[in-house]
Amino acid sequence: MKPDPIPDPSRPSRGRLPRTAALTGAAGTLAAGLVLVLAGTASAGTTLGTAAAEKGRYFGTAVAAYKLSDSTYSGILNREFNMVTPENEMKWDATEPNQNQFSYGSADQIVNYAQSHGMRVRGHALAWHSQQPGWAQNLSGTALRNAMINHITNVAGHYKGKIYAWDVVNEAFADGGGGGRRDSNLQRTGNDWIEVAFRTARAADPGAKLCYNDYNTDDWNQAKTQGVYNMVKDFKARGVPIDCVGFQSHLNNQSPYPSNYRTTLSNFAALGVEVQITELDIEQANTTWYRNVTSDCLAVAACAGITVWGIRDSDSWRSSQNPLLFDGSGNKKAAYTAVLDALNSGTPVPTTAPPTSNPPTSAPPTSPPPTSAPPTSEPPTSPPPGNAGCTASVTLNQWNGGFVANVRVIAGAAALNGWSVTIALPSGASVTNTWSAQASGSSGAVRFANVNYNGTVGAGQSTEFGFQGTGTGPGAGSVQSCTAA
Ligand code: 9MR
Repeated sequence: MKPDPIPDPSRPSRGRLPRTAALTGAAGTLAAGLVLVLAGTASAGTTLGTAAAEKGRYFGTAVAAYKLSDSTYSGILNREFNMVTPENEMKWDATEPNQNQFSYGSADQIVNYAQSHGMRVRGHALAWHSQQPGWAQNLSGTALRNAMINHITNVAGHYKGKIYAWDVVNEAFADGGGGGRRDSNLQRTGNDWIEVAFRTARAADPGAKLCYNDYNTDDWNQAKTQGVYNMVKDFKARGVPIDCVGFQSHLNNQSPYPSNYRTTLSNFAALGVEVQITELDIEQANTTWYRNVTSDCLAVAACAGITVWGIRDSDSWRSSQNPLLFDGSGNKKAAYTAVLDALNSGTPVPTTAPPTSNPPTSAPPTSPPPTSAPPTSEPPTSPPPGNAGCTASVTLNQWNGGFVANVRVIAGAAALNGWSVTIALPSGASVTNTWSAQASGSSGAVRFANVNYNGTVGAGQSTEFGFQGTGTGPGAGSVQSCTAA
């Protein structure tokens, strides 16, 4: 169902933050400043994907499987983008048309395409009131709750290790002034349905970042924005595994670019989640708004990337608004240049304490939830960025008896065509699960080598892998080497 843009004449005046939000935003900015180590920037990127990657970000698009055979479409996709979101192929009606009978053909097509072209995948969407198969629409109560859990377990499990981030729950908040939940069959199974969805997704794919995704949450002063913010804050406080918040950002005259957009992104980031712009399109491709959205993302260290909701205007769900970066013939529009310029003049993401790592909520389902231990990070190993070879840094989420470690591999002055990282685990620690890398050994000095889709890393760019284990995870000084193959 298409979200209706909500004109809100009662919108409060802008420019004044609630006191607590202003303080947490300031604290987040300060913390980010303390760990700022800028990546070396070699040159201006000439495509959206390379320009974003030079700033430690991705640039993505929604993709329709049936269009991949269109050479104009795939030509632009291959040239410009390094993240894809299946536009409809991973939704509940597509992946489970009959209860407990799963259908992954079109979604697999997109995932395979992405992997063979060096692109990552945002999964969209596991639990949503819209685009449910008929059988689910007719369920309620415990039967629906169990069906949702089974759906998430199967779909996230099918794509385990292949998804950068899942939109676990989509559009669960109501429009208008209340800031509360949207009524839906899922909501009527109980207010805890969202956190159950997140815990289920974490258990099914511990390596995927787990996002809440919504629209009309761009304006900090909107009640809906505040409602989502309060939910994320509560989830972080209670250890519900949430890693990221997606801002769809379908902007038009009824839902305009808000001057406090950067404030919104910063305030969410200060809660300890990654922020992502997930479905960007702008009525008539307003160049100022496109430039502002891009600059705002790059100004916030935890803004991991931008996804536009389609490639050409003719691919858009709102094609009459011409809201995308390429015209119907595939030509670059003025908005394309505005975005590219904003990417090239934006701020690189810090290379320590990377905002694209899983925040500390990654406990496996059978272990106690993570406590208050914050992720610890360490400086990259030598050689420092700028030299040939690579560096690596670890972000650790430790809880009593187990850990999840995310490792960022950063190429030096030359591109990598294969890499390996050796990490010394403390005595008694053991690796139980690895994603986006191949591990040799499970205790002591463990060597992690690239897998087929992430061995190639451009100069100054980075990739990530992760592993889960029992015991005490690797801390400061644990990276013994990062080696270019
Ligand atoms: O772009 C999608 C369009 O092809 C579908 O018909 C529509 C059906 O609900 O969903 C569109 O994508 C939506 C996305 O999944 C969630 N946010 C709003 C998007 C635009 O409606």
